[in-house]
Amino acid sequence: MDINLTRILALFLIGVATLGCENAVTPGSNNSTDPTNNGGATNLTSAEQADEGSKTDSLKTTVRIATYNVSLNRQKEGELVSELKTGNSDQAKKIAEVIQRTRPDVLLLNEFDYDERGAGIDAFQTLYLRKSQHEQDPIGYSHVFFAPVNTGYDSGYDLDKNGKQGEPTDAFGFGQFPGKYAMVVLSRYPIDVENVRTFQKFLWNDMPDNQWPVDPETNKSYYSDEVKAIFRLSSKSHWDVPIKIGEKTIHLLASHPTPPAFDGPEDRNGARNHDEIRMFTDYVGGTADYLYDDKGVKGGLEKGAHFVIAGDLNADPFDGDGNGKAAQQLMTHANIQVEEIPASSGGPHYAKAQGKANDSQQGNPAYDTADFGDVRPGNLRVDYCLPSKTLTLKATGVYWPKPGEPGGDLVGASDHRMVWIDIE
Ligand SMILES: [Ca+2]
Ligand SMILES: [Ca+2]
Ligand SMILES: [Ca+2]
Ligand SMILES: [Ca+2]
Repeated sequence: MDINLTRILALFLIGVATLGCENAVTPGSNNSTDPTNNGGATNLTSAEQADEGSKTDSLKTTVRIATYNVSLNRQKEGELVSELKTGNSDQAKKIAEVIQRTRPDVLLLNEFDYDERGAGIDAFQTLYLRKSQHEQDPIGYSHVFFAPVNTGYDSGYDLDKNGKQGEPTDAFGFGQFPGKYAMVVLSRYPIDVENVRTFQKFLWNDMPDNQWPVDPETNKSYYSDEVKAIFRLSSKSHWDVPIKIGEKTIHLLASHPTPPAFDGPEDRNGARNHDEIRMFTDYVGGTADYLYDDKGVKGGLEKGAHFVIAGDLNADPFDGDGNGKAAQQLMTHANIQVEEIPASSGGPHYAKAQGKANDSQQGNPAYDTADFGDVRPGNLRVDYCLPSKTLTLKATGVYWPKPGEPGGDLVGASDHRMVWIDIE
């Protein structure tokens, strides 16, 4: 058995136990509105639960699923935990208020630094989410999943070819320490932990017809054969996290592909971004026989399974440093719903107010999910919650109010905005 995976599961169980314990001894929040006090496993009423037994294709309840790059990453290992434990992090308070105002049932957080014990996410829940921010109802998540990611794990090679080894740019994913820019899944519904699949170690070269970068000057592989033999595809990790909602299972497919920038004419990061997105489109498309997870189990998602592809995918369908092909893999996929696009009122407002690159973009600014530099690349649509066609989409949104609208002062807490969908 893979030692690392065993450790992940063990830590997850510790995490749940710790959260449960803290929940029990921390009555400070308004418990009457804290959904975790309903046992945490489900928020269906008993009538709805009975209805679940009728075996229709719908979920029989509306579930809000969201993705949010919260930018809770710090320069040094342990720094985020220390900051959160003060209970006084201004950024964390604002992030918590956005979550309390939007109230997702299942939430992927990108850029939340990893720590083995889950002390960071524990503190974030206890001291921020479960406390009212500006009169908003507290919210808590009884079910949490986190696991190691590739960021900051040194590859042992000079990946950026600048003559120095052991730099953040030489890690399997860019990062100053192991676990920087990690991910966490929070859920009010039970997570089927035993059937979580992680793809942290899958090697890029094992993907057939990959976009392996080629140096345009020499027409040879940008990376050496030695690097090719150890290069992991996922810059953070790719997770299939099954969430149990009544009798249904929805697979939350979480990832955070590398930005297509910070590279050279070989476009090594653009190529990797494309193939990181391709991993999940293959996974849900019946074309993933080549894939193996960290336990060595092969293949993709079972045909007809419900899924939501979630995360900061660092790819806009029209604009930015990518060539658009990475995102188009999602937009043209037979099993993914893309017709209704989450939008905001703030996106158009800020694109107009900030101008510059935004003025010459192709994409509708109402769909932007990130407030990036005005000169380059401008604001982009890079964060996604894309449901399978098996699910009924009821509503969607991007949390990006205009200045003066309720919660409009919170958006500076991250360069990204929360994207949410309601599904049945
Ligand atoms: Ca280097
Ligand atoms: Ca590039
Ligand atoms: Ca901007
Ligand atoms: Ca834009």
